[in-house]
Amino acid sequence: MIGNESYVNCTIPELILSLEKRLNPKRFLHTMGVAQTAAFLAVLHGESREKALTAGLLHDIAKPFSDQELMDFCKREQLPISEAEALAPYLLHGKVGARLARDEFGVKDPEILNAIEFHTTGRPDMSLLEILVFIADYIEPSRDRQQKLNKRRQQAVADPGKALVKILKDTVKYLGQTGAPVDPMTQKTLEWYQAKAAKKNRKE
Ligand code: DGI
Ligand code: FE
Ligand code: FE
Repeated sequence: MIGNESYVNCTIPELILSLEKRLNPKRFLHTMGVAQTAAFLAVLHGESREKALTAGLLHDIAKPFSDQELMDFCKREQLPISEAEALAPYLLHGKVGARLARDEFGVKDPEILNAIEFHTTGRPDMSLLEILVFIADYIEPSRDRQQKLNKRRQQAVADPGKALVKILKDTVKYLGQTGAPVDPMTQKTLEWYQAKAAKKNRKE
């Protein structure tokens, strides 16, 4: 096992083996990249490396589910489906992933579960762990389509709060360009962190 603490009901190598079976090769590589990047950022910014690693490994565990499977899962488990999620059911893979992490992999830590649940939209007032997993999802080494990746990677190391605002802004802009509906949670998160940044700038 890596580290001293385990937040899952198996060893980390066992978890990785089961991810390799469940995810397609590209998603598996992405998942390893997020886990590695989240753990690296956690060490740099004083978060738990094991928690970041675990959340990174499990964040896209529900990605293989089809839209219909995600909707059915939520109904069966009585997980709420927002209007935005009904329009774009892939948004549910965070919420469903958190439930799978809890029920299949024995994750009890609420911060890890939140980092998995909110890794796509973010949410106002995230914990540092949630922020680092959110950023890691965007900048991990196998990502290549996102805008300004080098700059975002640099910011993730130097100033994760800044990286977060920029990533949220670019995501909302990208969604606007593609015509995809913006989840009110994504919009709310952007506004909350922009207001926080403005407050900080006024103080300086
Ligand atoms: O699961 P991943 O591909 O690793 O990454 P993700 O969970 O961040 O999902 C990425 C996609 O989600 C990307 O195409 C942008 C999209 N997304 C993020 N916020 C929203 C959104 N899509 C919609 N429709 N609405 C959002 O608010
Ligand atoms: Fe995802
Ligand atoms: Fe991801």
